[in-house]
Amino acid sequence: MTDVRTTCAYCGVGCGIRATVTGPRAVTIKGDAEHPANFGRLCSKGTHLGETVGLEGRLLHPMIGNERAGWDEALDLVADRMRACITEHGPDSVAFYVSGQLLTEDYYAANKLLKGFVGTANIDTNSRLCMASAVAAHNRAFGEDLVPCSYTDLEEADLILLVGSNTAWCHPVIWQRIEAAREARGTKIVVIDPRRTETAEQADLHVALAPDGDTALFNALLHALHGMGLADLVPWEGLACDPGVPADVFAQLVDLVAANPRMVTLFSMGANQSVGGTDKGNAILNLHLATGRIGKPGAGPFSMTGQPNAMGGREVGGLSNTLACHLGFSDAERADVATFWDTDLLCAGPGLKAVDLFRAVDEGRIKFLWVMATNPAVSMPDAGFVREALAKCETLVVSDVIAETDTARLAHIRLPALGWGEKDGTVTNSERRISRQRALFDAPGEARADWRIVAEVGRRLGHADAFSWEKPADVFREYAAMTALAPRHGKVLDLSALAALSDEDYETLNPFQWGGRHALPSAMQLVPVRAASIQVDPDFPLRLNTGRYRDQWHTMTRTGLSPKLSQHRREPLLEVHPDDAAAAAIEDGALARVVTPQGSAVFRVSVHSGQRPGEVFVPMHWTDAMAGEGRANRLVAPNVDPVSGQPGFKNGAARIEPVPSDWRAFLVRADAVRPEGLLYWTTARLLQGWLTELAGMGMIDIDALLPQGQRLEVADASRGMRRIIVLAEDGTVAAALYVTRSGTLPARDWIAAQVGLGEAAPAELLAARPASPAPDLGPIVCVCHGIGARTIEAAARGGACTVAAVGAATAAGTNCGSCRPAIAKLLEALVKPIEEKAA
Ligand SMILES: Nc1nc2c(c(=O)[nH]1)N[C@H]1C(S)=C(S)[C@@H](COP(=O)(O)OP(=O)(O)OC[C@H]3O[C@@H](n4cnc5c(=O)[nH]c(N)nc54)[C@H](O)[C@@H]3O)O[C@H]1N2
Ligand SMILES: Nc1nc2c(c(=O)[nH]1)N[C@H]1C(S)=C(S)[C@@H](COP(=O)(O)OP(=O)(O)OC[C@H]3O[C@@H](n4cnc5c(=O)[nH]c(N)nc54)[C@H](O)[C@@H]3O)O[C@H]1N2
Ligand code: SF4
Ligand SMILES: [Mo]
Repeated sequence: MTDVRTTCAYCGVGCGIRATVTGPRAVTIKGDAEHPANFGRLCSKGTHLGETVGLEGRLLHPMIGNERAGWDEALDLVADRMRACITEHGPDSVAFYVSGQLLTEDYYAANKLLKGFVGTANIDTNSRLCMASAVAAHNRAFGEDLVPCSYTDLEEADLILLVGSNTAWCHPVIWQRIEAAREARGTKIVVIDPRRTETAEQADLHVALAPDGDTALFNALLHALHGMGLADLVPWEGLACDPGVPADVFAQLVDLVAANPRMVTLFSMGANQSVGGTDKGNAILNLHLATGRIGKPGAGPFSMTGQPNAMGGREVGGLSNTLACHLGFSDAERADVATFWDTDLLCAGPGLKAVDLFRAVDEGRIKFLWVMATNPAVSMPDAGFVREALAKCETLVVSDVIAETDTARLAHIRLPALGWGEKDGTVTNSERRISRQRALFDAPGEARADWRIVAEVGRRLGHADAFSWEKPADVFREYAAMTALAPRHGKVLDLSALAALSDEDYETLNPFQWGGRHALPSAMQLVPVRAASIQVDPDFPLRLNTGRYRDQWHTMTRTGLSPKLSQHRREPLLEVHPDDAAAAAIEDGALARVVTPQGSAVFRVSVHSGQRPGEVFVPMHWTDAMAGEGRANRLVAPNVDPVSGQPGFKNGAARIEPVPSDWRAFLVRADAVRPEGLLYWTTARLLQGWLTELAGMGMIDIDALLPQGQRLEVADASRGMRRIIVLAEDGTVAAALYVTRSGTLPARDWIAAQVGLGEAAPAELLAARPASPAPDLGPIVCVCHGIGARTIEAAARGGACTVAAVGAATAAGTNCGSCRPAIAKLLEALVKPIEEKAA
């Protein structure tokens, strides 16, 4: 057993992990008590990383079409196709689309190859969909993409504004640090989000603003503070505006902000993913600059990064509108970079941003596209269009860890990459802290590190010297040395002290932060911004918002394999306010179609008073591999912010309509199915096998759903009920299908636990319950300990009326803590009626 210190695979908090390898592909995970990002804490996703390191679904060999190929053959082909494109159509016919899930070393290699040696800046990254507006706002205010805060500021602030951030779900360890600070010092928390999220439930004040109301709100706030003598600035036209929220809510916000100069504004996708995202960022920065709330303990505007290495990618220059190391495309900057890389092929100016890049693929201007560590067929706006563009591309190369992502299915050449637990290198988190990810396992199959794959192609294109690295430490040292160029052009980024790290120093590198606790430029400026208004289309009267679930990661290629994480939400839900549901004649639990000018998708409905009237929400995660028609990005328009090019994922035009079905069913089965021609299906991982929810018109095609084997069936024609069990040859349960036309379907959990097992008697399964039923746990709340809502409610009735007391009584919430906001919400729902009775 070896104990390895590494960093979590998922979000930009960048938690340190102590991993103990217990077998060939087995690992136990603990938070690293010494890592300054998390001091031992982990959320549900980090905690369950061990469930995602198996080899299920992995791409293990290079593939040309559907044929296995050798590495030399595949890499020769990649290089030949690239060279042919460059010669025949020029460097701009080649593009890379990369990812904040690459390591810094991978990112550096890809950026150097394309910008330095192919001679085009057509390399963009999924950070365009994520951080581009924050980057642009920083550049406008600071002249550099600098985040002037550290996590400790959250602990020293008296007031924290969370803008467009569902922190409790998406940056759960930051949320836990905020919660701990609140307990210790009474920090006030304001959540600014149109939805009442689990984060908003826990806030002192929830400002449920209209979609994209942020610039107006922050302008009005700054104007109010100016009126109180608290802000130093020359007001501009548009600053004095309607805050767009009820007067009493605005007054409370102004009071809190006026009273608490130690204030951090943490902002995330509700700010960035907007056609006015850069202005929102600057509206937030303006407030901090004009009130002097920046560069001091407990004060500053804090953009949270999404992916584990979104920040590292920004540093190396992976966006198409930066060159490298925070540098741009001026003659002086280009000259320095060309000298450092020793190239005369350096690109001339900025390249295409993601949305335009895929347009260029569609129009045939880009003929060679290499996608690394991202799944644009799912995650890009107007993903239907993106898929068609990818399918048309002359050469599509995909480097991934998974064989059959929605994007990889369209590739001509698939290259197997090392994944988390196998790769080795560095990542930078939201507070500019660089940590090592370290390998736990040997490379599976023929998988290789992303940087190595890129370097092999660089060599084949005739640049052996520029791509001669042998190990990640070589790449890192070169990158660190290159950052010495940044200060020459007035930038703060500078890692050049690390350019002389020995291999051993690199192996043992401890987490360190660049730029100091408050990275600040020498000059900062306010950027006057004005709120824009949106046009409402009468055919699409609702606003469509999209975002994340607590226990799923993006396109589910990894978290979708974890049975525990899959319990939190087994289906993608369309959240609708009760008034809108009533107006559209849609009921809770029924199916509904969301229609937009881009396309349509079908979801199960959750009628939810936490939605504002007129707005609906769907999760971004489900793909063609996991659902029939549940892909959010079929719906999202490719409208972008004019400065940053970031798409507005959170405020689209839509309408909803009911989807009547003749029958509903669920299927548990040892292997995954992808049924065709149904109104609706979604599938979720179980401990053994998969649980698929289904609905359709006409007759159900039983044979298409069930595997071979001995069938046992009960039916009740009056309600259109059918229950079919399929036994494998060894007598274990291979599948179970429950169908109804007008009744209800039985509870899933017990049935789902019987797949692959021999213990359950077929009679019990046909009755859909065990002969001696275990107590109903209710929906699982604590995924770590498998504790359901019923158990927690029972504990509360027994006197456990705080989250801590519930933990002591049931263990719920005592491992990773991600479910603590959900427990608090359950308690609140129980305690309120008791208090009301007493009053
Ligand atoms: N569980 C989980 N965690 C993750 C990820 C994941 O996939 N799953 N992904 C990681 C990544 S890459 C990212 S970028 C982060 C994202 O982290 P977050 O930004 O916290 O996540 P989202 O759910 O995309 O959006 C946040 C909130 O913005 C709100 N919002 C929508 N429109 C507006 C608006 O106009 N104004 C305001 N103020 N708010 C608005 C939405 O209602 C939503 O609740 O999460 C990271 N962490
Ligand atoms: N509607 C809507 N859409 C959104 C968003 C939203 O809020 N709403 N958010 C956007 C945001 S913020 C983001 S960041 C994107 C995320 O969108 P994507 O980047 O497309 O999502 P992932 O599922 O994380 O894709 C990562 C891919 O890389 C693979 N992979 C993992 N590790 C490695 C590795 O080391 N090497 C290689 N080569 N491959 C690897 C995984 O298997 C997976 O296929 O989605 C964006 N899309
Ligand atoms: S908060 Fe959770 S997902 Fe994010 S880095 Fe920490 S453990 Fe990983
Ligand atoms: Mo992101």
